[in-house]
Amino acid sequence: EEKTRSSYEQKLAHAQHSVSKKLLETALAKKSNLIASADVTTTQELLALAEKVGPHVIALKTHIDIISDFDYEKTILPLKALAEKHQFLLMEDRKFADIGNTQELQFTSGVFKITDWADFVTSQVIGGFESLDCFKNVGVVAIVGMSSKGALTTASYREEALKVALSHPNVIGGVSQNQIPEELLLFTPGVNLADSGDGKGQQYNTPDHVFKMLHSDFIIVGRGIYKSDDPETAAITYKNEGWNAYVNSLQK
Ligand code: 5FU
Repeated sequence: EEKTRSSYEQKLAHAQHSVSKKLLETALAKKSNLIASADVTTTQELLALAEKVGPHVIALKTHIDIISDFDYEKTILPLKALAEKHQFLLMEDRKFADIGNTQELQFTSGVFKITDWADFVTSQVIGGFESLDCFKNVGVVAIVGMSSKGALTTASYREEALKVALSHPNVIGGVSQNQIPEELLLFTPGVNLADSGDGKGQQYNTPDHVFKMLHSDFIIVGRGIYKSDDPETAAITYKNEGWNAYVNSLQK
């Protein structure tokens, strides 16, 4: 028998990074382990979604480079205000994958200035340990394994990726479809209650599966929420399903 998973309280007691603490505290306060992925392409849709799902999520995940009318003042300032109002964090899913110097420029410069507003970011670890040094003011979620069919994140790749993730002080967790060591928070995308795939390689699991089998900490839901006719109700459904699945996964 595998051992029971740690609770959020236990993880909070051992958390080192301020962003890990904030995520775990928010999860406990909201009784939510849900991160909504806002894969919409206009500022108006992004802000409307953030307003609706904000109270129910611990973080909103963005792909800020898909916003066609991006404007720092009109996009980021109101988004930050909504994050403050509804108490959620901002996760930019940039999946950095370059040498340290280039990642530093991508993180701090250009129009998006991710360093100025994101609480945490995703990064590949393919560039090695030092490529993550530039993310010192945020938390890093290392891409350990991807959810898409045929992803090249094999068991041996994941093992090496985990060595980098576990040893780097900026890293708070990993994205994976497999269980990872308890010291890291596990963020799992590819969660949907209605579909098993999207016809473009994405593979979906249920909240029950990921909490029980992978000991996930947080679920990331995109189309299950933002494509729904009623995103707020969908967010509440995923929040409750996720929380119940987490509670059930504590009892072995
Ligand atoms: F790292 C990963 C991964 O392995 N799979 C993913 O699906 C990230 N994602 C992101 O989660 C992806 O870029 C989308 O933003 C989101 C999943 O969206 P969906 O609509 O729930 O499939």
